[in-house]
Amino acid sequence: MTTTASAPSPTPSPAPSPVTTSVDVESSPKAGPAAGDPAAGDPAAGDPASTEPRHDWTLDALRALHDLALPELMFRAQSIHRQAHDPSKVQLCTLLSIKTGACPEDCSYCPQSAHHNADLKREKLLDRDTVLKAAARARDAGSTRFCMGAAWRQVGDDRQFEEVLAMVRGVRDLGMEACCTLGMVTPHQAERLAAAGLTAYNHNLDTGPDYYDKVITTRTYDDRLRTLSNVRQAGVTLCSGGILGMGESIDDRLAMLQVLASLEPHPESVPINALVAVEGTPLAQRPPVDAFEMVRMVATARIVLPTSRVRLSAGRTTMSRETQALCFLAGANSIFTGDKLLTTPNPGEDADRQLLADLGMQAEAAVAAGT
Ligand code: SAM
Ligand code: DTB
Ligand code: SF4
Repeated sequence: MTTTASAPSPTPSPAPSPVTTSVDVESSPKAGPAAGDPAAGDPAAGDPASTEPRHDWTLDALRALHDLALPELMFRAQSIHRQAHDPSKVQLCTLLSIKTGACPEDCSYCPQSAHHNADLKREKLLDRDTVLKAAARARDAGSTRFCMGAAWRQVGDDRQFEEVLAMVRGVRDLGMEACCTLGMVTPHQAERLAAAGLTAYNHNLDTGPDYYDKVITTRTYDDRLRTLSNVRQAGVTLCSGGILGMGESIDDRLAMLQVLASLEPHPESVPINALVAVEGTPLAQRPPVDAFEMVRMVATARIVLPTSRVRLSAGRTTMSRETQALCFLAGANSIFTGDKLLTTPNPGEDADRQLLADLGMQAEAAVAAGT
């Protein structure tokens, strides 16, 4: 079994050019916050270009960072990004909905909830062969991670879970990283997923703690944190992020980042989704997320979660190529590829290949076919 992209590669890159900024990270790399620095007044603040993970961000410090002049915010995000990652590389992940619709949860963004009326074809758990064929296709198109999503509230202890474990083993045998998003998991279920070779478990916080119950009422923020803890304890890496554009404030978004940054260690992957407003869901009429708000969120995530992969996730079909490029410049280094996310459209492999080529960027090392 071979995985070629299990961790961010800390490729040394040329140092940022010594332009003068309000905090000159070049000439005083170990200096504390200078006057005018957003981290000033935050007792835990240190070198603003440090990639040392911090778990004690205050909301005020996050807000000051987020609201910096965009060139300054981008400079800081890039300074951190190139220390911890190769800025020319993007991880390609492919999603598959292995069980679709009829979900008992009431997540107001989600077309798969049984509480809403989205035009969706329900599907029972797919068979293993279908899933593994899709994974092999994704691998051959350059994806290194295959993510299987199920419209479940939680994992059951039944034959279906055994089947998912077999799918995880099958994806690993293809030489790919395997990710699952199956709802809540118990410690024992997380251990079984780990034993099957699962690379990552996706479970999003979705938004900040104060806005959460405006979006979902059928499970709590603490339920989500418990699942994340169960997954971490089992030794599976964490993929956790959220959604922009559900009516939340900037502070709600930053509060979510604050909770993610409080986790020790930080989640290895942080998906930043822009809401896909689906007809038949309560959020169908939400306007699209402003491009600069997306870029600011990605840059802030890059700064506070320096070694995590920041994934530009749902919502790319309504983003221009230029907006996506700005997100890469802000530190996004992972995308979902393929024509479909779980149930909604995605730009597709050709468009992504062209985008990366035009930007002179590369997909992270593909897995060799046949391994
Ligand atoms: N049922 C499982 C759960 O909720 O944990 C796994 C699947 S669920 C579809 C995975 C994530 O997709 C959600 O937590 C949410 O962040 C994201 N998502 C769902 N619908 C979305 C939409 N319309 N726009 C953007 N993101 C969405
Ligand atoms: C994540 O944060 N985004 C992905 C993945 N994790 C599972 C899902 C996006 C779903 C978008 C709506 C859909 O296609 O159903
Ligand atoms: Fe169900 Fe997950 Fe959709 Fe919520 S986000 S309704 S839990 S599939």
